[in-house]
Amino acid sequence: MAELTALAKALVELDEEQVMELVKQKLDAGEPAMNIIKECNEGMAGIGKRFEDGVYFLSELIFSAEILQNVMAELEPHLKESDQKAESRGIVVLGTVKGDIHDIGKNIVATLLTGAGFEVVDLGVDVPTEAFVEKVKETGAKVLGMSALLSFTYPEMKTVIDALKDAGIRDKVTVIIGGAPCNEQVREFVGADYYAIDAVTGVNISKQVYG
Ligand code: B12
Repeated sequence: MAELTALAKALVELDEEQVMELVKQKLDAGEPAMNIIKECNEGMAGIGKRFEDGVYFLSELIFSAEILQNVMAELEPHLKESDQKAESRGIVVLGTVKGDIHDIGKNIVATLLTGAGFEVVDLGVDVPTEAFVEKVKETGAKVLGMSALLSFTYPEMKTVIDALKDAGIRDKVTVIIGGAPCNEQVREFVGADYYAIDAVTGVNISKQVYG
């Protein structure tokens, strides 16, 4: 793994003051908000690793989420500014799957989609299958984005996709999945159309779908 940047390192160390200071410095220097998010993602992956290794516990995970949420509050206006010209491009239904309450990544996706001119219907976290299917039906959305950060919730995404098939609307909606531990194999297993490695990829796929 490449050497961590000062910002990612400060995040791994849970040094909130230093994190916020570095974020402000970077914004002042004109660094794009998405680059800052990328660095933070590396830090969050480092925190996840420490958690896996038993060095950090749940309290540290919670604290890291708080720090990242503060960073996001700082970055949000800059994310929205980046692509303001677009008018409404279409509807995207978004949510974190049942059993999973991670929402920081999903919220970034929602912010970027909104900034790019999409109407986002954010169902929140721990979203039951029926809620996804109903919302897609009701809104006629051509894109459904599901976020999952826990391996044991992968089958939930498959259940949603099977339910879309049962409802006869699978071919009307492009399904994108995302979340740190997802990958192409998970996409194949759940039967989604795309796996998005990051929020920007998700926005680009949505743009493609809506033309
Ligand atoms: C912060 C955090 C938490 C916070 C979440 C707070 C919140 N409001 O979200 C809290 C403390 C609540 C938490 C709880 C738990 N967590 Co946690 N958590 C994390 C941590 C450290 C960071 C996640 C994060 O926010 N990353 C930053 C965001 C920006 O990244 P992201 O979500 O990946 O999103 C980006 C992309 O993936 C993409 N994206 C994401 N979703 C989508 C969707 C679409 C449609 C698209 C297009 C793109 C997209 O866009 C984003 C920006 O580019 C991760 C470690 C890691 N490696 O991710 C562990 C991690 C996800 N957690 C883990 C675990 C085990 C848990 C708990 C079970 C712990 C416990 N024992 O209770 C609970 C489960 C709670 C539940 N039922 O959901 C494991 C999961 C292991 C696995 N593979 O299953 C991880 C990987 C840590 C680890 N290495 O062990 N956690």
